[in-house]
Amino acid sequence: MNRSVLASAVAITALAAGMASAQTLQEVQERGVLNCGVNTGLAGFAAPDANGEWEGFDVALCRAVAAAVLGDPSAVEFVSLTGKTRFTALAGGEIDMLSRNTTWTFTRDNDLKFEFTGINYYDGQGFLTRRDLGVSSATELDGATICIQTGTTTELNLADFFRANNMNYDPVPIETNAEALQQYNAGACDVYTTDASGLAASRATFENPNDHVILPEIISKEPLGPVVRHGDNEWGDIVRWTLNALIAAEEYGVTSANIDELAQGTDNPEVNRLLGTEGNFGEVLGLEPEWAVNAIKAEGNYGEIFERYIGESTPIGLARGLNAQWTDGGLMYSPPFR
Ligand SMILES: N[C@@H](CCC(=O)N[C@@H](CS)C(=O)NCC(=O)O)C(=O)O
Repeated sequence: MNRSVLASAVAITALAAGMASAQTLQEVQERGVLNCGVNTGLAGFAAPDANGEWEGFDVALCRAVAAAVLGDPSAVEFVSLTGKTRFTALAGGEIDMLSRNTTWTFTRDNDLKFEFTGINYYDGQGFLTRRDLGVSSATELDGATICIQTGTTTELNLADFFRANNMNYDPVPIETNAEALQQYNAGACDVYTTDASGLAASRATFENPNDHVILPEIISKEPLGPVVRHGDNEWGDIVRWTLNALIAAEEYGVTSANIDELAQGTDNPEVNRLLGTEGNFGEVLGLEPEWAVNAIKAEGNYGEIFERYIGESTPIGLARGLNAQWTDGGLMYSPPFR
């Protein structure tokens, strides 16, 4: 399906969902479950664990929103979606929010009529290839066979990069990360290209990760974040401020270990407003006073979630880099709880 056909399919479904979409909070509360769209399986970001329970960096955000809205981080129905199906599922009301390595772009925001409620991971597109091919730069990939996920920004950036560098490539279109890895490992493509975080996550699952290299070039900006439908600002605000609460909690030193104590009241008014002992921020959002306490208790603050699922001590081994707090030279920056 080309982009304009996809855009009109999404627009028609969005119209059909119509006014009903302005009631997401009420629907979630009545249902007692948050329908959260995630990917079909990407280690560290969203994948079922040994017991079939979904876990990961993107899953943790679904759980935080469920905890903020319903007081229960386990009240989530995870809907696994491919690069293509994620937007129709959101527009059609099958999910209440999307938390799936999704890049904030002009087209998705304005043409597909979605609302990005923040950025939970600053990423960029990279290239993975077998070390024995002896390639050390993406500018040496002329004529390469490249596995590429359809319905993604990856597809479009790749075309731009090769055109700008006057090179050709042979695309091998695939629908899911699992399919990409199968094709790549079977030698059907020389190169796999996607978000650099996705490459690190995929390489960590290989038998011999060191037989594969991630090339130095990052060819795009991929600001990844949670997405909701246009037109339901109250719901968008809840998702936006839940993410902000996790980010602010890290900045203020609110952790899973000390939150019960800090939620009794502290000397810091901003922490008190965040945790609901001063002000009425929960009420303003249509939630309980302890909405943010519940969100943070679900899986910890932003930094705890990052370290647990994708950080340097995990097999995925991602450095905080741009995703460090602004106070540590990164871009993670919550607007004030004031
Ligand atoms: N950020 C890009 C790419 C997102 C994407 O689909 N990434 C793949 C490769 S890391 C993924 O998450 N796959 C998981 C799956 O197949 O379900 C976008 O929004 O278009």
